[in-house]
Amino acid sequence: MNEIEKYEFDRQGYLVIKQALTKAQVASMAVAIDELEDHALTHIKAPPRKTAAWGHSYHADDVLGYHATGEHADGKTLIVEDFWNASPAFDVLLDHQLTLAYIQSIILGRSTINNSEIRIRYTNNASGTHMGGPIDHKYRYAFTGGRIDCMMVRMVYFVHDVGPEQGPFCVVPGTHKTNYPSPYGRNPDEEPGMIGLPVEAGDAILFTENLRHGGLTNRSPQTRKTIHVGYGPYWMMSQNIATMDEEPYITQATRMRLTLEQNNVFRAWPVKAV
Ligand SMILES: O=C(O)CCC(=O)C(=O)O
Repeated sequence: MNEIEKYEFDRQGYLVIKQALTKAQVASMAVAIDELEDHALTHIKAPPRKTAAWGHSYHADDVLGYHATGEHADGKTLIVEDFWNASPAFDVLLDHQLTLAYIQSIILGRSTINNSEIRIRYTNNASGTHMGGPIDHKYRYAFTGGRIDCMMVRMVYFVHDVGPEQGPFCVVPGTHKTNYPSPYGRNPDEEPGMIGLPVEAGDAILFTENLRHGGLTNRSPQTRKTIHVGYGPYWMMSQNIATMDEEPYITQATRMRLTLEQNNVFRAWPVKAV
């Protein structure tokens, strides 16, 4: 993270990182997302089920190892959590050196991945505004000992362009430092100060969970598909909705496929090579 990026992340709470992914990575992950979308939509109402922390009912796929909720309909979202288990196409994100360098600049000490979600947003869907201001310690932004000291942060990866009318990720810059709870509701399209962040395929957006954020309405026929990966200090358990505060849900088959270093990004206590 260079000096300008540090300054801007501290000031605004987010960064747009141009061309974080190669064209080949974008292409292979876009195919994997499409396959996962088809699979999840076919199985979404089927058992086995997992009831999440806030009452949502997820399909817990026992073959591909993901948790999914939502539907394919006007104004709706499909969310697929724990996608690592479903396809090796996403493994490149586990040791993505550019991302890891950013994460090391904003989280103190050793960090691990605590959140994994593919978000598929159909026409007319918006993601309600959340976070900002005083917040649960798991998500707080701080500046300690002369450096940025975040708890949970997220990287959103884009596998296609998202223009202003195509449901861009949106933020109210600076709200990771506000001292009052937001007086506004959850409609991102109406919130004062909210800005959409249009991006191109291959770009990524890094933000502190303390920042007020969401997704503007997708006013286009294009379905918006994004990959969200959360990081935090090593002791933080899963922040996926289906497995909130449990151990990260990494199946035995995935454990066998990943390298030691890739496995360790899901372990509070890393295993050393023998
Ligand atoms: O991209 C969106 O539509 C919203 C994403 C979001 O809220 C998140 O990643 O926490």
